[in-house]
Amino acid sequence: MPIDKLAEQPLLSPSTHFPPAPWAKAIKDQYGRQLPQTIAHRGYKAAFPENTMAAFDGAVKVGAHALETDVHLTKDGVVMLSHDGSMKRCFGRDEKLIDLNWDQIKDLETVAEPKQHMPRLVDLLEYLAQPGKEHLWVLLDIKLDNNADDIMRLIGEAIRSVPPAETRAWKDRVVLGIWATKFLPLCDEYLPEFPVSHIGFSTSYAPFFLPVPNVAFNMLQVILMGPFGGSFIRKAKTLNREIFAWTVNDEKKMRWCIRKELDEIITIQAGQCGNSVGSQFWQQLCQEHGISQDGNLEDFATEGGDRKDVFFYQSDDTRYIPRAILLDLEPRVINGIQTGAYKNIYNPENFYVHKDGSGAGNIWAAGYAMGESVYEDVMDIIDREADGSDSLEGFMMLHSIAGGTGSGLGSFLLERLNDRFPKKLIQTYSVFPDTKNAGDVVVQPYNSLLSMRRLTQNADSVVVLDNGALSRIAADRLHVQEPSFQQTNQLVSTVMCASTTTLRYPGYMHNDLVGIVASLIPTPRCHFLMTSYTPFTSDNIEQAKTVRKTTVLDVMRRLLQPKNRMVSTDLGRKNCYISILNIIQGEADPTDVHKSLLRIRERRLATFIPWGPASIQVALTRKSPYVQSSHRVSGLMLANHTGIATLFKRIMLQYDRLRKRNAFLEQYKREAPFAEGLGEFDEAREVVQELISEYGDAEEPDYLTKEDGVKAGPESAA
Ligand SMILES: Nc1nc2c(ncn2[C@@H]2O[C@H](COP(=O)(O)OP(=O)(O)OP(=O)(O)O)[C@@H](O)[C@H]2O)c(=O)[nH]1
Ligand SMILES: [Mg+2]
Repeated sequence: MPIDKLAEQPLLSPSTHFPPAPWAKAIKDQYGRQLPQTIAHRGYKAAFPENTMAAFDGAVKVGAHALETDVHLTKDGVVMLSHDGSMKRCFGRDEKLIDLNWDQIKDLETVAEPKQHMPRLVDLLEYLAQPGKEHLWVLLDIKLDNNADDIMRLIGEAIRSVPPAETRAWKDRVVLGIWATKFLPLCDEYLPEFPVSHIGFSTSYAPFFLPVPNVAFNMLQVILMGPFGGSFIRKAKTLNREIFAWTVNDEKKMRWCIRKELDEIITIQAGQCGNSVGSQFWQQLCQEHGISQDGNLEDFATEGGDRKDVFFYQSDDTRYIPRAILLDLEPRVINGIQTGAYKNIYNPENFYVHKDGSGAGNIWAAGYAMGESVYEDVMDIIDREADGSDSLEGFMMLHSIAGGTGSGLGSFLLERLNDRFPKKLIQTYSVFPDTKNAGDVVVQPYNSLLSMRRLTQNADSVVVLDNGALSRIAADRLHVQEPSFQQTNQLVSTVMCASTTTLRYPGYMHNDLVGIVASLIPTPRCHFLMTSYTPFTSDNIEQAKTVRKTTVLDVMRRLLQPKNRMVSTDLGRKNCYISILNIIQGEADPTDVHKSLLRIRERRLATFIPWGPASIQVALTRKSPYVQSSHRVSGLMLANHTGIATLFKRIMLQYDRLRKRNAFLEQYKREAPFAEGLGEFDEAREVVQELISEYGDAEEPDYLTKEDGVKAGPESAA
């Protein structure tokens, strides 16, 4: 339903007063920490009848704190509990509830076992009035498809007809959940003393309820996690409003709500690219934290205040050891690390090189198939690392998607990690091949597309780094014509280090991975991030050491310039930002940041999605005191931009060309995933196609409300 249709202004008399509902607050544990509250509720697309007395009783028996149920009217004005307005799904009858009388409904049984009748609101209230059930409360989800006046009047009558429990009045245990403001005066008229909560999925509509004292909010959590969710939560909190977030039993997201301390990250690097990038990353992390090449803290590293434990643990002899796992199917790159300057920092047990040592030969299918045979050994290492951390937040994977190992074995591991650690966050730093110039691997479109499917389905967040853009930036900014991998990897590791500064030098925001992911990724599928960084300096890249005065405004403006993006996109007119997080390091004055943001807005330097307010989030962090830098400030932009889909389109186009000619398929057909045919390719293509469409949808104003979008309209929302 369009927002403007919902937004009829209510006519409230000045004396209207909705009471607060302190009893609906989340319960605290013995240490005063908030626990997630379980409100029994039908799952979205639930195939089975919910809203039956057996379902309610079942939820209560397993410890639900509250019940959520949907109300509808019969033709003769009985308030029924049913999610659907139609009898079809649960009772197999092609009629609408509103066209039937209670007499015609009361004996019907659900299609599914156990056969149940449709309960009335009074049945539920009688159940709740029983001794021993006084602790439970109810949220009534009052759907929009009944006459508003009728349903509110009849709910009032139903509630008054059931004697309450001795110790708790109905007004202290029933919350009226309404979708539209026009219900407010009706709540006031028919159920005066009852608390009210707005149920919704739009932070643009919800603010209409903010002026009404005590109205609480029930919002789809991904929306609250979105870029404009933060400002809505702040506003609501300032006004002392309760906010309930629906998560549909998604534990990662529940954790976001209760913000437990969870922050250790295990890094898995696979294949040549993953390990080369990783070794630079660890070297830079060591330098930033004052850790020497043998893992000991340098004498000068006395400043403290940093969080080394996010990426390192301390061994018995107090050396710092990276939480890193290094995997490859051939020995060359890992041998290089084992003989390099930082060879002693790694845990020797965390290297895994396949004993055949011949690599996956740039064939995704070979890397993926090899996954099965290395699985046990590799999982042993991962499990040991996970068991050894006190509060593991998630995994970071470093790899390229164009070769065989990082892409194929990487894909395999993403799937398995998801199964084995369903509650942990998975972020990848994925190096995409140069899609604009002839690549070094002819089958890279096959490998990329097959990997893209896993990045879409099995990762929570993907930082996309594109070799085409990296070479271009090295050429333009650093004046290196044919940059070596070592040089481009320095760009990559700089980005990785900058994107983790808020974790390593924590402030009050963005100090865990979930927080960063939450602030950038409002809807789960659009989780591919672009980066820009400025200015680049490097000890190895002399030419880049130009001395200029950098101001916060310079940095913020440069971050928005397409030429600084580490992804090559062909931006169209409709492409826009879904969210931006700028991490500004160094001597940045908050008032400069504020001025810069105003300037950027005035000049319209960034276009945002039409379904949310445009806002650039900024995190100010320290710079490492141990690394010299010729710049006062530097900045990293992490951006969720719909234009990233143009990169995916290019990969798909190149894939289609190869596939049309059935080029180079033999080596794939030989491997297990293709033993039964080439279905694996078609499935991957479909996933990528859907992803591209999703980004297209995200450019439209009705993205969140459209029926086949996130599928959360007032009628269809669960
Ligand atoms: N930026 C960057 N890209 C790299 C590096 N090494 C390889 N690549 C790119 O990664 C792709 C090839 O993947 P590799 O990582 O070499 O392959 P692999 O994962 O080791 O797999 P196999 O060698 O086939 O078993 C190509 O697109 C390369 O351009 C690197 O160190 N840095
Ligand atoms: Mg290799």
